[in-house]
Amino acid sequence: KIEEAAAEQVKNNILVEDARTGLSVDALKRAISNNLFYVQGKYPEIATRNDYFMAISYAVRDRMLQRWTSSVRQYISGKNKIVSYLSAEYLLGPHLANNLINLDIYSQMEQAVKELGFSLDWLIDKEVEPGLGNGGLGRLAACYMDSLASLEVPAIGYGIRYQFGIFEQAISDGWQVEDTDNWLRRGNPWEIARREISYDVKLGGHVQRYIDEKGKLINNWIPGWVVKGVAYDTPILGYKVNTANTLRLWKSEAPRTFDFQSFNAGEYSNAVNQKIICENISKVLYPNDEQIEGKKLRLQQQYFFVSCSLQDMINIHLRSGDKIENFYEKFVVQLNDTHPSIGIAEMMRLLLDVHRMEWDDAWKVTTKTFAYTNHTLLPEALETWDLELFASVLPRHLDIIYEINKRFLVDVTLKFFGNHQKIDSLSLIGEGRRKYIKMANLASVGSFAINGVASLHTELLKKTVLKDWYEFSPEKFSNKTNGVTPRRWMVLSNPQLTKLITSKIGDTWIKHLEELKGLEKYAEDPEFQQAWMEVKLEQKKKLTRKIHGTLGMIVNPESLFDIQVKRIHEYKRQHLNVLHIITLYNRIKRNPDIDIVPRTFIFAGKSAPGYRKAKLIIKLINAVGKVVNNDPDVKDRLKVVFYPNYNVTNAQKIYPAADLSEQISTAGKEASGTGNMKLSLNGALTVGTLDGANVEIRECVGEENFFLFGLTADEVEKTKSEGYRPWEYYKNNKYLREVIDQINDGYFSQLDQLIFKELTDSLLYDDQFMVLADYQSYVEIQDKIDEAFRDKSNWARMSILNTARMGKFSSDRSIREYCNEIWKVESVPVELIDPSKTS
Ligand code: T68
Repeated sequence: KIEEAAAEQVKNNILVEDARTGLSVDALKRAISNNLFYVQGKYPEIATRNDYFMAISYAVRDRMLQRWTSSVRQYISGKNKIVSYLSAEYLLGPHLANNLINLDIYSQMEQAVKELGFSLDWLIDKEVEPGLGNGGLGRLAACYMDSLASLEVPAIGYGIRYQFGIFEQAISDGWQVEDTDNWLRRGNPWEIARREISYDVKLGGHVQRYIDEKGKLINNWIPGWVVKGVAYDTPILGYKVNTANTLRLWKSEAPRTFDFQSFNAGEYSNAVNQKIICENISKVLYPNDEQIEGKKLRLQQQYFFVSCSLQDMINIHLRSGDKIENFYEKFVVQLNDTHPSIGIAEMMRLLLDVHRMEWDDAWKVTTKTFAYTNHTLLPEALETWDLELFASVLPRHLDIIYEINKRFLVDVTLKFFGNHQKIDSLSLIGEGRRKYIKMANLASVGSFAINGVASLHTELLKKTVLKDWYEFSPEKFSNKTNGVTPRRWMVLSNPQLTKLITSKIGDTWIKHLEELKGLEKYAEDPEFQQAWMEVKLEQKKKLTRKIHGTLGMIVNPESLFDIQVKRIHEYKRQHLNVLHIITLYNRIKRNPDIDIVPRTFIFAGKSAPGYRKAKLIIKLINAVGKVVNNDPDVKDRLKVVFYPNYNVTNAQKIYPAADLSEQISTAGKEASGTGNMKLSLNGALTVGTLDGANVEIRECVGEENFFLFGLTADEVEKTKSEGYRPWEYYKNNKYLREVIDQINDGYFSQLDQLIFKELTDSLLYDDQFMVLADYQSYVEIQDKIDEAFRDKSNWARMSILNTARMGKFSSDRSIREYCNEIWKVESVPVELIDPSKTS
């Protein structure tokens, strides 16, 4: 009897697993219904759309868990080197559809949901994306996590679990208004809170020094307060592989002991205050890109997540039975910009003060562990910390940085004897009116590798902001051109084009993007061209409906979709695009019957809330749109759309619909760009300057398939050094003059002549970003684009060739380069654990 019962149970167990792991349409349906009942506690009649979203998401997560636990088990066994990606931002985008694709169960799930009476799209659209990043840098981290898993590379992404991500943008009367992003309010089915994985992080206070009984100098950091970091893990599944890596985000909390001490002493409000102060650290993402914000809380955020992460890595390493001296053989730590570079001083502190290593040994471990990626050349984006502020948060780290600097400057002096300019520039400490710490220098001295994110950017790094570092240690430098994941940015967002491509060259291009080359031979094929343009039109129609639904605006899907979507910034020059729109408008006003290619200009992007000129650019776009869109002379030939709240979800809907991709930053300012890659991959032609990765995109797609304009980075510098006078360009170009005068005279602002003055004054009298210098060249290339668009077959050919030649820009290629040339890590295929045999 007992044996029979046991046998019955085994049978049941298998059934239970089937409901959790089964991939058939029936198994999926059962799983969704079960989750609705047992997880959400609902039955169909009263279930909300969110209940269904949660039920389906848990069904998907269950199917990832075997891969996830198996990956973790293999990695912590101690045999494999692990990549640790440290990033203050991850702009992941919604998980559901991506996980369905990577699990390869999209069509089964579509069917299962349909049989339950819903559409999968309807549930997918319900997901609130985790907007834990500002822009390109955060999105790059997300693409890299996808590629690491898809290439079966052991990796952990570490970051912050912001309770509020990037603000939600609304447009009111043409102005940006911000609303908080409460992304967690309906629950997050993708994360698992690991309450048992937590670390204490000290902050503030002072350092006590004494000599211990063995005669050793002890630095005892007595903190002002302590916060606890709790791990929240999200699985990052690779594409059609067993690997599921971990994204571990830290949430800050009050340590229990602290809370209780005050509480027991009757200081209730004190205990509550302490809780609030601690939770503040991971409360909100700073919404500035390309601009540093020297706020204490931001330094606390950076230190908080880096300290938790390093303690976690050391813990994993030691638990595998290895010695601390070999840490760098177990982990390689990539710094995503300087935001986590305090990790270098923290690593030293942990090795010296906690693990009692000697300085030279600790420094050896540290400098064999870290590698640093730079993402910007803009001086205002290079991080520095006021020394006094720094000391008030991290007194022990200040000592350590001084010591690193002292030893380093000895080497510098040996190499550049008597060259004070070099010593000043390489020093970790800057001396102005106030002293400050240069984080790029800390990152550079403590890392064994330094890389830029596009070929031009790396060259400029070596010539400008890191020039002296390049002279001091040229062997550290290399280029790693950015890439994007074809899973999210093609398979998921453009299934129709995916299908068309696959019908010609099979589907292995999804993992080996260079295989898109196989499309070249169809570029001239009229039938393929037609099918290609039909897909494009279908995507444009979809976006047209979306625009109508969101803004109530009607746009013509047959018009040229001219798209500029990215953060709003003067260097990205959305206002140059606006000057062109007004130029076209004026041509129509002068000659209403002019034969002009109908265009829909689509803008989207957020401005940092405190960046006045960027906010003014948004207002200008909307103001011009209001006039142009409603002028009967225009006869709907020009439409200006500002699509609100640009994020990953919206980007996925916009890229596939683009005919033209605007990549018009001032040469030398955009480190790489990644939107440029996603747009060209989806068959858009690029109008662009020789900036960032545009240079390499143009090389790949062919210069005849790329619309180049504007000054080069060298010419920009030359023009500036010779004394650039934007006013002269204004004076000498009557069309430009007309456009600027109209803005100034209030043509687009109901005769309000003050509103745009800050913007036009800066163009006329300063124009740091050479908008006026590039205006004529931009208008001329746009005229060529009009001509090209009239020849439908040739446009189709160029569009196909763009896609066919974008293979290089897969993040799989980027990650392979990091693995081989910097991290020295290899793929580790994951062996699955049988969940029925784990107890
Ligand atoms: C971007 N940087 C670069 N920074 O602008 C872009 N900065 O050219 C490049 O393609 C991309 O990084 C990836 O390499 C950013 O996105 C930020 O978002 C940022 C955030 C905080 C502080 C400074």
